[in-house]
Amino acid sequence: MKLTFRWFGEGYDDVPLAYIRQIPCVESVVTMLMGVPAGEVWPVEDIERAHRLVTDAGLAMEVIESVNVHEDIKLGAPGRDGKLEAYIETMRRLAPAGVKVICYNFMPVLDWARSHLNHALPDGSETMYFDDEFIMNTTPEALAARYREQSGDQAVVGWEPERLAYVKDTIARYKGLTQEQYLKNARYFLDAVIPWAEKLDIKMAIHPDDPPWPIFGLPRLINNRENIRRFLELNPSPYNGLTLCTGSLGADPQNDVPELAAEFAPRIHFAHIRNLKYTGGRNFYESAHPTACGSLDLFAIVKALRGAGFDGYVRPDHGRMIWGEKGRAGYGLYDRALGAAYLAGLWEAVSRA
Ligand code: DNO
Repeated sequence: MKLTFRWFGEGYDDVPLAYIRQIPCVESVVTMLMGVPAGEVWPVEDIERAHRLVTDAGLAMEVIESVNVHEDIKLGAPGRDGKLEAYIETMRRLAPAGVKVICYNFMPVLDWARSHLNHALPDGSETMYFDDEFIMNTTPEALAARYREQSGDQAVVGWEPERLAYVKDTIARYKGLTQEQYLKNARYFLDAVIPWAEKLDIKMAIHPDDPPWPIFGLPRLINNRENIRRFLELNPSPYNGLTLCTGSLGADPQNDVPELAAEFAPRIHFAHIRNLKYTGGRNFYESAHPTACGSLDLFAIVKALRGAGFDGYVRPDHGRMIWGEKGRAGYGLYDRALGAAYLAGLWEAVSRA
């Protein structure tokens, strides 16, 4: 396992690289160019600058999360070929910087969703909460306004203003898109990108849908075993792989995450390992990482990965806000660092048993 830590890049992250360097066993960061909208080519100078900052701090930059996919590609709209060329050009520019894995998602319009960013837990920490009824009865615009209020205007990743500017129109464009067509659009993307991934030796790792059921009437692609299988079969190259996000898939108790880890291990290039606690219905909060704190069996997940020969990149995922920290929802330093130390411990335990 190669333990990594997400860092949003210069000017976008309050956590100094020097602090990340001090987390036991973390040797690299997962980063991106936050300022470049989907569909545009990443500037070489900015890639090089990010690489220099990271390596000067004694860390490696081998995983990018995310190179976002433009809606025209997901929708199979006429502009998609140009957007695909831009995507591939970005890949060509990332390869010489030593990038080995690109995490991306094919979620329509929006990235993940929660109803609460700062839900208070009995121990005084704050965490993100998903209240299904609330989400089912709200709109993306109302949710974005709520995030602004709850985060004190801190940017929420995946809910960038440029996405929201056209959210209503984009959602409308998805009306009538069948599951079959959506899969075809995914295949078109893979057919264009995977040959380049092979040439450049960059593994593509699609992120599951979060939550793994439809919201805002939008389709789902990567939300259970059958759909993951179908997606991976669209292009059988090992470069067409998966990010195993335990919290995204695990939000649906029907998904047996250790089983998914074991089955898909050869195609898992990156793992986001975190826990969550079911609170009834489809509601849950994001708990601290250890098994004892949530509903997922993190020991079983790590054991399954290791047992199936996984040796890829792993990162702790969303953390709670603890010890008075204020920061980007899910991405403070302290609780994620505890998560990293816990994952390093689990890995040692399953490796030496
Ligand atoms: C949220 C993240 C997602 C993830 C993207 C990957 O915290 O896990 O925003 O980065 O879906 O493309």
